[in-house]
Amino acid sequence: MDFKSSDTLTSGMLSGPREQDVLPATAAAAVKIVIVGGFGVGKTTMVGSVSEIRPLTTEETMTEAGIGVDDDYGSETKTATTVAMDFGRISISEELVLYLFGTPGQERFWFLWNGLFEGALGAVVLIDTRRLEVSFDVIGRLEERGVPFIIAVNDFPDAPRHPVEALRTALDLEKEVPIVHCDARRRTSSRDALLTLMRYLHSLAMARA
Ligand SMILES: Nc1nc2c(ncn2[C@@H]2O[C@H](COP(=O)(O)OP(=O)(O)OP(=O)(O)O)[C@@H](O)[C@H]2O)c(=O)[nH]1
Ligand SMILES: [Mg+2]
Repeated sequence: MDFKSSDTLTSGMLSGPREQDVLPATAAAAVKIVIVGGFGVGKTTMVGSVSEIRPLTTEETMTEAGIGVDDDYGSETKTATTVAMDFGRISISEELVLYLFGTPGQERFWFLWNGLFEGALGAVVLIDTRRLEVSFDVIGRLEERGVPFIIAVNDFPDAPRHPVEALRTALDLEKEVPIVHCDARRRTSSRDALLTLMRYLHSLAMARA
C-alpha cells in the first residue's frame, strides 16, 4: 500500500470546511424553508444571493427543445434550469439558522416536490408579473399541503407593476398573506423577503397559541 498518498489524502481531508461554512456554535434552532415558483422566476438566483455557504445547485443546460416545450419564457439570457434542487443556508440571528431549498420550476420535475417539502415550515413563492399564470399551480399545491407562504414579486425591469391588492385578487390570495417586492439578485432584498416570511410564521404561531 502506498502510505504516502494515503497520508496526503488524510491531511487534505483534515483541513476541513471553510470558516464561513461552519455553523455558529450559538445556533440553537434550524428551520427548513422552501423557495418555490414557476419556471425561471429567480429561485436559484435567490438561494445563491442570500446563502452564506456556497450554494448547491443542480442546474442543467437547457436544450432548444426544452425551452420550447416547457414555456414561452422569452429570455435569451436564461440558459440553465434546475433539475433537482438548490440548497443554501442563512443565519437570521446568532441562534436561528434557515436551510433553504429551491425547487425546480419546470413541471416535468415537480414529482421531486414531495421530498423537498418534507418538514418545511414555510415557503417563499417568487413571482414574475410578466407571467403570473406560472404561479397558479404552485400556490394551489402549497394550499393543498397546508404550507404557509408569502409572495415575493421578483421585480424584473420590464415587468408590469401591479398594485398589491390587484395581485392579491389575481392570485386569489387570503388577505393576510404578505406580498413583498424583491430583487432576487440582491442579498439584502432576498434576506428581507425571508424575514417577512419568518415574521408571518411567527404571527401564525401566535394566533394558534
Ligand atoms: N433583471 C433581473 N433578472 C433576474 C432576477 N432574478 C433572476 N434573474 C435572471 O432571471 C433568470 C432566471 O433565474 P433563475 O434563478 O435561473 O430562475 P429559476 O426560478 O431558478 O429557474 P428554474 O430553475 O428554471 O425554474 C436568470 O437569467 C437570472 O439572472 C431579478 O431580480 N432581476
Ligand atoms: Mg432554478
